Amino acid sequence: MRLLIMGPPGAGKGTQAVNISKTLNIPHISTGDIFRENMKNETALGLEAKAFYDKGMYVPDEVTNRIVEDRLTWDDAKNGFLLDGYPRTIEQVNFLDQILAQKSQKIEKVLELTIDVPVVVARLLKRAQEQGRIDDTKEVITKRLEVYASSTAPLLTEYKNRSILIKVDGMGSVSEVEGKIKTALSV
Ligand code: B4P
Repeated sequence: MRLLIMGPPGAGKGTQAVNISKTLNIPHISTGDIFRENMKNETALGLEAKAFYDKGMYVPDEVTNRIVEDRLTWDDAKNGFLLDGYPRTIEQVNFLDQILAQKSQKIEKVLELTIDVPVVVARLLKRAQEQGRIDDTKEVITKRLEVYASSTAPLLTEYKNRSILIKVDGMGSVSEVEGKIKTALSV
């Protein structure tokens, strides 16, 4: 299955994607994880991404698109994948459509995790205490939510119009949300 998981920062995309990808036996591809790994190792990509990431801004499309294009050529993604945190802009949607069309493929389902803003802010501030992620300060969280609302939330309409959008309530415990996703995907 070729699947996307979308939702605001802190909705639990990464948390849920780990389990869904295991259940479906497809790779979990998170652009956020790829950036963090590169920042940790201080690669050229990591240094480029950091300037945007730590302000709560999106990394430029040409950088992010290149990474995804390369990652989707790996053997493990031949029969499906779960993309987490990508696409986030209309340019990324169009780019993804193009690279999949070249292989006569398309996205089959898009999971949207819905959640209230105060809940995501609380989750991200808790993660800040536990993990010290540089983009989990109150100021940067506010910026990330604004960027999500203006650049990413409108993409959901595009997938709704394609009749592939599945909304799942992201409130509740990790296992409760996992149960709701499995029901929604019938897996
Ligand atoms: P991401 O890594 O995608 O980060 P996120 O939106 O914060 O995470 P997510 O929704 O996955 O939340 P999580 O499960 O971790 O992006 C970070 C940055 O990378 C972006 O701001 C941008 O700069 C850059 N970037 C990434 N992709 C890009 C793209 N395509 N284009 C441009 N730039 C891009 O959950 C959050 C917390 O909540 C965790 O601590 C978790 O333990 C907790 N949690 C999860 N589910 C819970 C539950 N049910 N109950 C209680 N707590 C829960």
